[in-house]
Amino acid sequence: MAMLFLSTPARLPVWKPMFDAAGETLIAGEDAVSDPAQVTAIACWTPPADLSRYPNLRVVLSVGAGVDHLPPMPPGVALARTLAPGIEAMVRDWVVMATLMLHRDMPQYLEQGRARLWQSHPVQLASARRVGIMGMGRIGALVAQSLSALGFDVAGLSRSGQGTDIQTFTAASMDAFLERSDLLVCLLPLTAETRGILGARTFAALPRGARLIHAGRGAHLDLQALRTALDSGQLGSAMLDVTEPEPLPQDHWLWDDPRVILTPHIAAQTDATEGARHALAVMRALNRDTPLPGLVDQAKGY
Ligand code: NDP
Ligand code: OXD
Repeated sequence: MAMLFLSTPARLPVWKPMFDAAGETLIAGEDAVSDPAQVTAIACWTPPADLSRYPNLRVVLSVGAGVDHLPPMPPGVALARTLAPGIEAMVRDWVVMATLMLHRDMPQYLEQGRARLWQSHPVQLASARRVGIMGMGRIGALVAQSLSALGFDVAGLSRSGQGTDIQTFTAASMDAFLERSDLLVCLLPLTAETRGILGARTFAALPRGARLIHAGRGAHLDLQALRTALDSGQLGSAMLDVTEPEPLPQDHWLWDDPRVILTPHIAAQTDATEGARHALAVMRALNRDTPLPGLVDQAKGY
């Protein structure tokens, strides 16, 4: 049994000694595979083009939290994602930062700063700002706790409506959720159901002047609908960590729009030690035939 490592080379000097110490085999790169039958697991962001080369493959592990970039698995091959407290904490930090920036009108003050304009605007209490979090999974639930602790009035949206103490809506009550979201945060996985969910219909259901924070996936967001909503005043501002495509083309309007703050998909980066720890937990589960940590429901897509 061996794991084939196809992640960022800089992580290898951390993974390899951890695998050696645990008595597990880690093969660095496809060129180093002498016996494909030995490979039972592959850790990657981009998988090999031909998975059929590995007849004993049992799991493909995404080295990130998302799995939408991975193709459908062949029959009998499980899909897992990395569960790491650092990923969750990093995205939480980014969303808290973005929430505070949009809540406190930073896009406007940054633009005023460039124009050397000293001018104040009314400040709203956090408790008067209703935050709606789309996706109340591992990350969304953590974000909800932190924003609640800062005094924001937080609600969530999930598929099941279950699993946290925060008031959580479902697709059936999506309009009620949107109507109460002065600040909308998207932390959804990208699936067939959620692709394009941040579009004209969603924006129209928000309170006028609502703010958008997006750290899910670029393909959730219809950028033309965002522009129209910003131009009409239906949306006041946005902070985005993900776009479609990535990287954003040099001549894209988003770069120059003062109502939008952009970061280049850096809300989280998987810490090498945490990633290796999770990969080892996956190998242990394979060895013992116990449930895989981070197992993805391939039918649901997350
Ligand atoms: P989880 O799988 O733990 O949670 C997903 C949540 O989304 C669940 O609450 C689920 O509902 C909900 N959901 C799924 N489909 C729908 C739907 N159709 N309608 C409403 N709710 C839905 O994921 P994580 O919290 O770990 O991560 C979420 C996403 O964040 C990742 O998939 C990735 O795209 C993104 N991400 C971005 C990063 C970045 O750097 N920008 C870093 C890490 C992650 P239910 O609870 O009912 O199952
Ligand atoms: C992830 C990401 O999915 O970095 O982990 O977006």
